[in-house]
Amino acid sequence: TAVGSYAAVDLGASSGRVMVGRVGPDSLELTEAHRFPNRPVRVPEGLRWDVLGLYAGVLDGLKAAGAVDSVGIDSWAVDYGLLDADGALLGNPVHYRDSRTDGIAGKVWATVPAAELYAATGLQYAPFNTLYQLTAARVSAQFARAGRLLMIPDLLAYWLTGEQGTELTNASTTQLVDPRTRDWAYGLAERLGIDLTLFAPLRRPGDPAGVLRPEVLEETGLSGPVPVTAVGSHDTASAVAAVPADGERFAYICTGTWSLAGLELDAPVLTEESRAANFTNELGLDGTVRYLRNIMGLWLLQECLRAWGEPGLGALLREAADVPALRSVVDAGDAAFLAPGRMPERIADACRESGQPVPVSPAEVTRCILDSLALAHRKAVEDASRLAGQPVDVVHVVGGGTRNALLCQLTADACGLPVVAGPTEAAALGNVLVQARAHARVGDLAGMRRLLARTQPLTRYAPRGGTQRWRAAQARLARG
Ligand code: LFR
Repeated sequence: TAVGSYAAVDLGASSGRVMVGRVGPDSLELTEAHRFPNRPVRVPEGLRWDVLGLYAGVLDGLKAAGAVDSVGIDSWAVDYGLLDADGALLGNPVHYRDSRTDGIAGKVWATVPAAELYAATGLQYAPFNTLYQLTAARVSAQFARAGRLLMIPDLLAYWLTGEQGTELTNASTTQLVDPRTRDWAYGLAERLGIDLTLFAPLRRPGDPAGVLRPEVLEETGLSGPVPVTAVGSHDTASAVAAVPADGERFAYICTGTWSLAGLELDAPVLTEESRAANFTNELGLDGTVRYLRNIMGLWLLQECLRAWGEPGLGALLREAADVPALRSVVDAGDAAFLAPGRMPERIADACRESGQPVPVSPAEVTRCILDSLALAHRKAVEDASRLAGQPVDVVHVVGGGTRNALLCQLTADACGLPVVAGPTEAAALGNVLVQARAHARVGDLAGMRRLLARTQPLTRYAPRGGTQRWRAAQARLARG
């Protein structure tokens, strides 16, 4: 038939889903087969992912999806599972918000200074980069028994197929990959005493990644062979692939638990200035570089909602729209907001410490968060454009945050640029399209994007003026 059908497993920080994409010459439809919660669990050792629960959700999802031409998996980055010599998982993967990496970076920098690390890997400093996690893990009894490390999507693919690999876009978040060669940073790993044979061989988006094992077919009721295809297994790589841009002068913001804001480039920017601005050079599809900054994103709001006992979001956003703009802002790029807990208080503290009015009601706190995110979006787009020397005419917002009209409008206002919002399920769509391309249903990256622009509902937000006020708020933050 002219239409291919692909299952996209897309795991986010708070939920997982299995989506089915149907791709024809001029059509692209996505439906949800199954959605399941992803609930981090705190045990005495720390914060862990329930990866068996996630795998069970994937199996349920594949069963619900029914017959497909291929399966692809993407998830959040940096985290991994360790396997012993028999290939059995050694314990629950550690959550990247776990505190085990507190104070670890200094140890790494004593061997390889931060500037050299950036020049070699192009990765922004984040305490959770796999390199720091590994440095923290190395002293553990578990690590001593480990013979293999698989990133989360690769671990699930291994359980589905029995085959091991390390997908490149996600490998680029380990801080052990050289973004120029798109291969391991061998010299760096050696200096840091990290044995790269822990990792399975690299594979690229579009590469075959095995077929579903007979037991998996039986459990899901599917009939084989069902191939698994490597996609941009880092969810942000899949999401950027699904930005429906038609020119080159665009910035993107992948919104969800995080806001990942930046540009798509042909080559990494490894300058000292770029490091100081905390921009990362992660790898994207077809040799592209995702030059972006991590911004705390809707995590700030999610954590507040949790603290407030999960009030309805709709009413809260309507009230927040009526709160005066830009009364107080916090630095939404600050890693101080990384850990869970007490979020309304932490935001209030940040406002107080920078001499701004302290937001009190949930609507005020919500407004403060959205203004702060829009401001951080503005700064990231502006800085990326300057540091990469690439002008920007339009900002594409994709991911869960596209449902938040206030955030999209404020982002347009802050950037002083038109915002095109959508698709919401960008990561799943990017996942589907890379599979479709591997099976010759769609052309190159530009062709994928044209198909998205033609088929997906997009909402446009024009900037309402007043960029001066955003610039002033930025200056206030810089002084604070
Ligand atoms: C978004 C994301 C970001 C990454 C963070 C942690 O879901 O993948 O790109 O920095 O999660 O893995």
